[in-house]
Amino acid sequence: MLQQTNMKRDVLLSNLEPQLEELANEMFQKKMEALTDHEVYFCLLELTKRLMAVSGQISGEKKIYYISAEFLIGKLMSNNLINLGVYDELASILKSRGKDIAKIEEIEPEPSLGNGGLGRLAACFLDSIATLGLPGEGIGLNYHYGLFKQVFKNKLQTAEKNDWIEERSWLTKTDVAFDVYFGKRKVTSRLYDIDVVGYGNDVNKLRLFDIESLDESIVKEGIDFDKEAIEKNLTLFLYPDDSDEAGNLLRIYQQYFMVSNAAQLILREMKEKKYDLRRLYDHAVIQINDTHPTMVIPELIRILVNEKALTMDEAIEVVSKTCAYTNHTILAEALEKWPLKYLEKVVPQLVPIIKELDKRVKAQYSDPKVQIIDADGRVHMAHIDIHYGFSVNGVAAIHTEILKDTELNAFYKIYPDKFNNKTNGITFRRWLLSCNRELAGYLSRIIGDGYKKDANELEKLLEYSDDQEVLDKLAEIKMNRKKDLAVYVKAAEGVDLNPDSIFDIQIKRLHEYKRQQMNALYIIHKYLEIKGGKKPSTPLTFIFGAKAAPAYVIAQDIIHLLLVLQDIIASDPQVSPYMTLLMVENYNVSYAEKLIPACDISEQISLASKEASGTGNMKFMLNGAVTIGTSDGANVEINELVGDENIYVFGEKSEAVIDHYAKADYVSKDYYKKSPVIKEAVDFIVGGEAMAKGNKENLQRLYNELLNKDWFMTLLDLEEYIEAKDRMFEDYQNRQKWKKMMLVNIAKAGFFSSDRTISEYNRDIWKLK
Ligand code: B1N
Repeated sequence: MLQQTNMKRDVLLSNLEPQLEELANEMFQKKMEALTDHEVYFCLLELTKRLMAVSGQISGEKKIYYISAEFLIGKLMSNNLINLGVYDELASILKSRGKDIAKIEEIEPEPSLGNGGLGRLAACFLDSIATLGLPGEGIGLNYHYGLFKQVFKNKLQTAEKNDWIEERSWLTKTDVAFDVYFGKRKVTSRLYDIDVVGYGNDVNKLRLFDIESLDESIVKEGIDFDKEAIEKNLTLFLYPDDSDEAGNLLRIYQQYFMVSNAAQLILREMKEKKYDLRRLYDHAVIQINDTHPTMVIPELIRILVNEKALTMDEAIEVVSKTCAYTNHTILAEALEKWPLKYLEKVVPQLVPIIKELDKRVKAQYSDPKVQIIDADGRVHMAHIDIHYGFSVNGVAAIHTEILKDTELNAFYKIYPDKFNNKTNGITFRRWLLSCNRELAGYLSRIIGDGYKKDANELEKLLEYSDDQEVLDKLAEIKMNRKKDLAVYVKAAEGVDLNPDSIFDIQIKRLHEYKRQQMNALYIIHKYLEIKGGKKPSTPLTFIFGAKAAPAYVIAQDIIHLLLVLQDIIASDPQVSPYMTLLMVENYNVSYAEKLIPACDISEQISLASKEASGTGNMKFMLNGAVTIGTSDGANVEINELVGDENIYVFGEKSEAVIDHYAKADYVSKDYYKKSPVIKEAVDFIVGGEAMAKGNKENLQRLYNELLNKDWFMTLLDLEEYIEAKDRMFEDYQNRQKWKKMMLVNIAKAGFFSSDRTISEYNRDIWKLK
């Protein structure tokens, strides 16, 4: 069988050109030359799917099921072609027919099946699981419109649907369909698969469930729809608005739909393979990606007891040995606590199980902090995972320590052995080989191809830290990416970027803890300095990309401020030659792939203790950007790897920040009063220039927030931030020093390969062969 597969594969691989010609004829009755770019894309899609279909499906005695509400997979074509090893050949075949593969890549729609880092991490993990040849599947939902598409109108964010599923796509409809019950109400699911090919041709699957009765026509203006029509709306959007009760209920409906399907899929496979359900954990390990899939625990217990005749004790034991939980945040508002009455409404069948799980906890531990159902009748989802799973991991060293010492300390005392750290990683296939082919190729030339399989081999680059040719070449490649970006941005946004300026980039979800507003205050400060006659030695380009949750008011205000500042700077002839601000529209994975290789300065400026890990920080480093950052998340580990000389660290440490919260002694107004620099920058937000170009309501609200609340302590670190950033811009003038910093950052990035992360998950948690 395997041999047959290999033969088919070899035949396909050695006949790419006639295959493509045949597809062009079969699908469009045309010669390849005559195809439109969109038709070429469809042919490539079909060819890639065929190639994956004849590549080796990974199998084994035990499988990892990575359940996640988000898989931010990005465009798939070039990555799949790279992993299959046929990208270059196809590019040249296309070229011979007058087609440009780069243009064809632009045609592919980007699925937006995730919010940000958590979803992108899941996608990187799938790539690494397949690359390491581990049997594994992602299980999630097939959102038709995913996360909204961001459109700016009148300097404000508006939301539109992202209609990414075309008549041909990566999705393959299967004949798998399950009944899912919300109490007595039955709906039917349908499974769609996407092949995930690793670097080296092994194939796993991403399994996305859809609801059969979905009705796309209920979406009216923007992303508005009837939140209560569950049969019609369940897989329309990635949990849209959770600011009201209907939104919260929809989120619970989605979560249960996801895990009910996951449980049925897993148990069906156990049955097919005639495995003993009492030894489920020998054949399946379930990684619960944040608390969104937590209900899989009571759901599996319910099925094992009600339908498979296990006792409650047996079922609890089997499930607890199968499930492992990853925590991605300590932000209180992100830790899910569902009112029991919501669960009673959506999934009454789970309530007795959850109560039983809670009862057992209460019988053993009196500490209210570790109970599942609290005194207000809210179900703490993470507590289910910790008591009834065998592993709890954080996503960066400092994050795991904070979980153990503070947030989850009561649990750590009970279960010290369950806690472990798995520092996040990124797939180098997408974040180097695909998005920066020139850099990847150059690295191969000097240190060989080995780093593609063993990322630690990037360290070989250190031998060249005094080699002028290598240093110059790295700088030249950076300049090439900056020029590419400038061309793209001109077409996409109509904005001119100067590639000779310093590209300083902050791209990530908009959240006060990430402190885009602190960056904005720096930019105001610089603007005023330049107006005062103090010009920077090299022009500066500040780029932002960020979507804000539609119901997050202050985040909308921060986007507004950035767009107002962009306009103020661009229309000021005194300042615009020295400085540009660009807020890109609809920042997404594809945009990241263009921005990251072009970046000089990577902004990682969260309030210490708040960013669990960050993964953009790793992508920037790998592409030769230098980080300015706080001692937060994976920045701490970047700092350890590159040394203090190759990173700009500033700001209060996490211990001090945690202490401020404990004592409630941070008063933003004190910082404002004390520092004329801070006062001047903050006042600018409601000054004449800003008010003339922006909305009073948004700007005044943001100003009040910064002055009277500032929960994420923007002003705490502002002065140190200004100092560090000015020093960085000064150091950029010393080109030799800067190029060496670039080299060290690239050389030390190997640790952040998701292949390393996944090997650790497998070694410590999954234990697959
Ligand atoms: O997960 C990433 C980390 O690198 C980031 O630091 C972290 O902020 C991110 C509720 C989340 N944590 N929590 C979420 C996403 C959606 C949602 O509805 C929480 N995302 C993160 C990967 O570990």
